[in-house]
Amino acid sequence: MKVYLNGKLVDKKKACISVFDHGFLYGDGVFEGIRSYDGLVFKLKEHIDRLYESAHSINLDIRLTPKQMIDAIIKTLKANELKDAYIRLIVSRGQGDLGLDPRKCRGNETIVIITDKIKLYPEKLYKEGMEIITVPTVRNVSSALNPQIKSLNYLNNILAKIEAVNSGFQEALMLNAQGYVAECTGDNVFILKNGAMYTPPHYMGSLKGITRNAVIGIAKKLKISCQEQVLTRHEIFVSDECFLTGTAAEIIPVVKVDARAIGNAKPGKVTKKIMKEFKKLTKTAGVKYNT
Ligand code: PXG
Repeated sequence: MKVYLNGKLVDKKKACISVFDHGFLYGDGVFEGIRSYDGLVFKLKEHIDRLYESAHSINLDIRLTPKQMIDAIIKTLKANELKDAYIRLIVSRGQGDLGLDPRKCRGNETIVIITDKIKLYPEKLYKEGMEIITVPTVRNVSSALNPQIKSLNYLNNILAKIEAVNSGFQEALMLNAQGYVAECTGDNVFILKNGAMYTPPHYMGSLKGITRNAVIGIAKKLKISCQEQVLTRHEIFVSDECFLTGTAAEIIPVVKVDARAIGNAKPGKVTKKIMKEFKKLTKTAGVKYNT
């Protein structure tokens, strides 16, 4: 496997960074998780825009232009001869000293692109649906660390994931500090009630997910009403259908939340329709490359 590291494609074993890198020392940096489907990088422009917005928000200058970044991603995919891939794009503050001050790292930012085979959740979960729980760790407060920043500091989500896994679940529902539904550890959440779709507004503490946005577009196309609405756990419990969206998980049905059955505890009809449309979208909405 070849890894892109600061302009060079190096062998996986030689893809090393300094222990003084502030990404390692402090989680100071940003990232994106992207996917390609049959030689098409899904919603690449949207991911690149979000990466540069995350970087701008933390005052991190990326020395590559967005166009150069796209070229670097495609070069890495081609070098690894991957048509269906998970792409991890990381920009850390770079090498500094042991102090917090990011000025010591100026101009040193570390740019890494890892492309690998995708590891899907087991097919069974997509067919039968997933069971999730709400965990005690609340989603970061926007005024402290805004969830729109896809920062290298993912401890908030990791703590929630640990709580889910310790209880035997793969994904966790996270509430915000006010007790309203925010999102899951690596996915956005949607419900259906009486034929209409709802997802929490991003200011409730969720990432503006690119899959979420794609699903909102699909709902529009299918003429299904889809609104951003403040949700409580109660609304989730009494929903007819529920599903999660994310680059890694794509669209995954949820059939039980905190031991409450959602609908008839089977993946819903509308959810299945959205999953089908999403699959179609992955064949068209992206940047093409030839391996
Ligand atoms: N919320 C959070 C907190 C995320 O990290 C999503 C929602 C979904 O957004 P997209 O744009 O992907 O539709 C994410 C992103 C993983 C993994 O390995 C998943 C994400 C990020 C990092 C790792 O499962 N999902």
